[in-house]
Amino acid sequence: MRIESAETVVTSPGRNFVTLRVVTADGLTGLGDATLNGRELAVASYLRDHVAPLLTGRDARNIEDTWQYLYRGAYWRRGPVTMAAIAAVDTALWDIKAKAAGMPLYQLLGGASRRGALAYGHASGRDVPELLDSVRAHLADGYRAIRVQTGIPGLDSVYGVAASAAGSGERYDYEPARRTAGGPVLPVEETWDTRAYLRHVPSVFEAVREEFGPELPLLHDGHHRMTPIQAAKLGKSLEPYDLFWLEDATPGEDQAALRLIRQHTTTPLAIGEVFNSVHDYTTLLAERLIDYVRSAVTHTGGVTAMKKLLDLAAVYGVRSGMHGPTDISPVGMAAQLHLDLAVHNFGIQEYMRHSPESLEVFRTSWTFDEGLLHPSDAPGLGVDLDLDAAGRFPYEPAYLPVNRLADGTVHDW
Ligand code: CS2
Ligand code: MG
Repeated sequence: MRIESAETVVTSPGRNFVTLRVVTADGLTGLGDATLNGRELAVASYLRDHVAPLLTGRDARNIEDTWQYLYRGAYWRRGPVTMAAIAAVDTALWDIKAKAAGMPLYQLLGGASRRGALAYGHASGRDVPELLDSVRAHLADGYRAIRVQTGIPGLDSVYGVAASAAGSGERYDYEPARRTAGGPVLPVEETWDTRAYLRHVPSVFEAVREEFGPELPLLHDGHHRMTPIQAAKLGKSLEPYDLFWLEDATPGEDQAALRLIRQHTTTPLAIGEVFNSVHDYTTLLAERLIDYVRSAVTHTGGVTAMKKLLDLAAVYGVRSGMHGPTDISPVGMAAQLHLDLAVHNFGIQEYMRHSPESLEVFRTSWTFDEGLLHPSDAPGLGVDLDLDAAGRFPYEPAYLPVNRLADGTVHDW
């Protein structure tokens, strides 16, 4: 099964996506997501200029060998750009292999371990009333688990709060990558105050629990902004509200910092959406410092690497919580849904709905019903790329915001 071509498609239906499209000599097509929000063209070039020429002529069936060839053969290892490029190749080859077998990818990963994957959506509000409306809207949309983010008194704009009013009927959520109108494209800058945040968040969860009761699984994203002791303080203050998880409580590259948080709180911890290798998790897993693995297939080397990571996590009782914002393309999302269905140590799947324009470009077949996602039984990933539609949305530079403290010091966004 000879690879005939490997084309990189950059398209921007409301937000930027990078997709690898691999075609074999016998006419099978495989897709892989290579989207790295705010640095998309770096991955597109890595694929187009350095990887695609190596793929032509290779046997598409040799997925593990191709993964090792691209990982070890590059000499320079790991990092978000390299691992997103390898992920795209790996995912496309799994798409092809499943299509050749005439079955959905999850069947090649061990078959279904559950009816569907519990999804969570992003409720947000600039204030608590708007947040409560957003939780209601997401429950009405069929979600059975909800992430809760709000504005912070005294701060103009905060990560995770949708620009539009809650309940506006908007079918998709907060889009962090923004384009400054006119002139050179620069990241939007936001101001942050951790102590104001720590004072405010417990009252938000008090209000949500008061309104929706103790059962509803609630999640919260700290988005890398706290020191370990601040994260310990927040985890402890949220214990009465029984969160499903507190995510990215502190920058995760300091794996040992999670020891301190773990000593102070029983609030479950999730981390890893900015990780790109199993090596980023070894201390966290071996010492059981986290409860959920947050990586996305797109950023961690693909289906092959994610399956190995989740199998290692299972040894330590850690479950999956794969990253699923709109900057994971429908191709990357579909690959995750097949893993969600198959692995035993599934936890939850993040599911921000893609925009209507995105779904014009990417024809998906997954279903979302009674709070559960299912990848469908279409052969392969179950996603098609409409090249004509993709061509209607040319790339536009967009950057994730930059965060600063009140004195101007750059902080984690
Ligand atoms: C967030 C992401 O979904 C999440 O948990 O952390 O929305 C993150 O901000 C984006 O993926 C950044 O591109
Ligand atoms: Mg996050």
